Amino acid sequence: MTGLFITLEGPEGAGKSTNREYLAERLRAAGVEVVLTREPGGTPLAERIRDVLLAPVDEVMNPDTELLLVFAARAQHLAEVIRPALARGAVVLCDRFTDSTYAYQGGGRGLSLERIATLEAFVQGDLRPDLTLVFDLPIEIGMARASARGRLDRFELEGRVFFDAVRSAFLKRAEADPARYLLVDASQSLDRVQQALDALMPQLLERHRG
Ligand code: T5A
Repeated sequence: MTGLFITLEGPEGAGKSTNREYLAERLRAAGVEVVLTREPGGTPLAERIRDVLLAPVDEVMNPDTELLLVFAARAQHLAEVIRPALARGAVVLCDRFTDSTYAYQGGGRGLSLERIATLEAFVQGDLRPDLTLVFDLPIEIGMARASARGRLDRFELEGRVFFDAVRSAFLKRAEADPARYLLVDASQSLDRVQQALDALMPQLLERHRG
């Protein structure tokens, strides 16, 4: 058994959390230990950093502050949850990870990708997800799904230009490395999306068995 690190990525309201639960159920039914987690967050301290990142406040957050907070939360999450789980052979299903940093802080905020890569190497060393599912859909569909939940967080208050840049950044990363990324058409019905995930199960179990 080897640990398997799977991340779920994509714009707001793409169905990452819903499908993370679905995949976890399927993997557990096959007898696999699954650790479900999310970013920013995943530990009590990292969840406190998440609150700082997501709460709308009057003071504009400097983009560098945002970037450093995201990686501060990630350092804690890796040390306390992700690395220990992978070391004992679990499958880690993580709702967002560093691809979101490239998409939101890189694409959305326009921060240098080199600077993000430097922090990625500092915080993660060589650790990268084994598989990244990118749930892709038109921005207006995702925002309509996310808005139906009620109050918007600090990122969800951004405008169309920001989210177009976020979506493009995800697509560009997925296209550049088809061995690691799998693009999922998240505009389809939930049933169709979950059929696509079902089709992935044999491969996941095989990779987990090592
Ligand atoms: N962030 C994060 C950064 O800026 N940098 C970083 O490095 C990281 C890690 C986190 C925010 O932080 C930013 C990005 C984010 O803005 P979040 O709450 O984790 O915020 O992320 P959101 O994308 O905002 O989470 P959402 O809950 O909005 O989106 P999900 O998880 O993609 O969607 P989900 O599963 O909750 O579904 C939303 C609704 O749609 C329905 C569901 O039932 C639910 O009601 N739905 C569907 N309906 C129809 N058809 C389908 N196929 C559906 N799939 C789901």
